[in-house]
Amino acid sequence: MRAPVCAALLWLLNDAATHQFSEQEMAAVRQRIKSMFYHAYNSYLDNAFPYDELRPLTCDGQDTWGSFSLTLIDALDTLLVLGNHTEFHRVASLLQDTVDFDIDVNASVFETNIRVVGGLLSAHLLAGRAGMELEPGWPCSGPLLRMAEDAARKLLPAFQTPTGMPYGTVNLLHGVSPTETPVTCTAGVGTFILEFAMLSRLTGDSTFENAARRALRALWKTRSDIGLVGNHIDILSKKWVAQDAGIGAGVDSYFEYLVKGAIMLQDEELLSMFQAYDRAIQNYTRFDDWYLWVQMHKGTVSMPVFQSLEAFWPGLQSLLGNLDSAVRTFQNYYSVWRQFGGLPEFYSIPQGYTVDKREGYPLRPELIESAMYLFRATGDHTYLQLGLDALESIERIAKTPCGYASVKDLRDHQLDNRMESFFLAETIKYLYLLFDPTHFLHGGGTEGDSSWEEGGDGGQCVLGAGGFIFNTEAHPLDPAALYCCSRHAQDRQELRDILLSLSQPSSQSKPPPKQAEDSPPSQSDSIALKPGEKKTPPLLSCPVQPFSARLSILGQVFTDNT
Ligand code: DMJ
Repeated sequence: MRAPVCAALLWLLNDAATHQFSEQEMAAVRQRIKSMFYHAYNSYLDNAFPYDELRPLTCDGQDTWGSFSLTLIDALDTLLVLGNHTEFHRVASLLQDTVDFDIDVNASVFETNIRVVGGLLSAHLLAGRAGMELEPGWPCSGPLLRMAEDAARKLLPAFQTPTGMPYGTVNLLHGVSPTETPVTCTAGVGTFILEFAMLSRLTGDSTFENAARRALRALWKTRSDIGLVGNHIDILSKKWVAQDAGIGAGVDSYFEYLVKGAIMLQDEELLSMFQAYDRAIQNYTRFDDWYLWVQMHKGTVSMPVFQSLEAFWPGLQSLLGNLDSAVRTFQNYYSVWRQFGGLPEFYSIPQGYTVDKREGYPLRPELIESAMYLFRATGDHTYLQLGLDALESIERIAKTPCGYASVKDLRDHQLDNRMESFFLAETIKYLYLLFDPTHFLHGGGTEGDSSWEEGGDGGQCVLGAGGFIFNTEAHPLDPAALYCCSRHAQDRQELRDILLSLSQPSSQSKPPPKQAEDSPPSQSDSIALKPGEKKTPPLLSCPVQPFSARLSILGQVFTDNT
């Protein structure tokens, strides 16, 4: 293979001459990133809102993943990241007034979760820092939390399957269509634990976390004898329909959520699942620090391609402490970026060129995301150079009078009439955070705006002091919030037990039956607040943030030899 050798040489040459960015230069780049954001954001508001997305060539809007002003929900926490509290407040209220999830729309369970539920949850958790007026008991209650819960509840019917693995699409009003295909991609089964666990812990309704865990465990049981999973599975028969195993499209965020779920929830089960997969991935799919696609049962190469979605992997490796490997893989991917001024969707590794019909770059964030983690871990300014390259190439190739357009073909810079919401949610956010190493979202608590906040009843719950976990749509979640409302859940359970015992004659009162391992979770056991309901302040205050929540500081959590 030619490409890896070239990549290593280029990297060495480049490394010798790496430009060191001064604070002044970084501040100037941050301003350019802000201008990029507002060019796209204002154009969305002026020309596309309330549609889901801006069409940057025709300068109008379209619904894509639902009909819920997706770009605005997805961009909400980026406003705070850029320091625009006023607009954050305005949009948070606007969304409460205008978005309705009670609609007859078929929506992707995966996309709605990562973009809508994730975006609202993150904004809810950051609302205090944005200076919004908070309900008593926040973060265990609040309007954005209720919206997130509302959206997530619409997804639950998809999980009511004999295996617990969800359908890929659900109608937000009517549930799963009887004609819905039972074939779901792997990421579509295993990318819920961050949002659903956070939601459960904040609302006290365990239904969400149970559904996500049940799906994860079911998926785990379907791995092949050599420890790999394929790309698409029939969630009813548990048969693998597409048997290509790799780390890119259709699978990517499943692995991401095992790692981030393990970190956020301090969950060894998730970590050991990932470690077992990682052994198989390293064994069968890794060649010269590239990751290929192989047949999940035999381990034979089925597609020697790199996909742009795979570029999240070095960042994930850095979270696990596998820095050497992360850096080498990043070098390979960055060499592709330099060849084309962007990452083509597919890149043939043996040919060192794009793959037919997959030459586009829809302004994805993954390489920039990895650069952010690797800069944080190494301090190497090469990652800033990638950031600047990315900024300049997006400005040069994708900017239109009305926003930024997906690049249809990186060879001739033809554009598509689409600006995906992840451009504002992820690409720009990671770019900004790359150039702002003391931003509070990096955690650490020693530099920059590292102040923490009090939350929960009695103000005894410490938030924002121990680092954040980004969901796969770059929505930051504060692990400390998981511990704020546990007391509420206990209160609710006690209240429920009292009410139950009062409503039943003593001879009939017995504990509720334990849910069978494979039976669908109930949707009706929530006593969380509904919109408009008033909350009585509970008697007990929540515990302070445990030390373990601080483990996510700086992103480097586990070391090579753990
Ligand atoms: C985003 O919606 C998420 O990052 C997802 O995990 C993968 N695809 C896009 C960005 O490329």
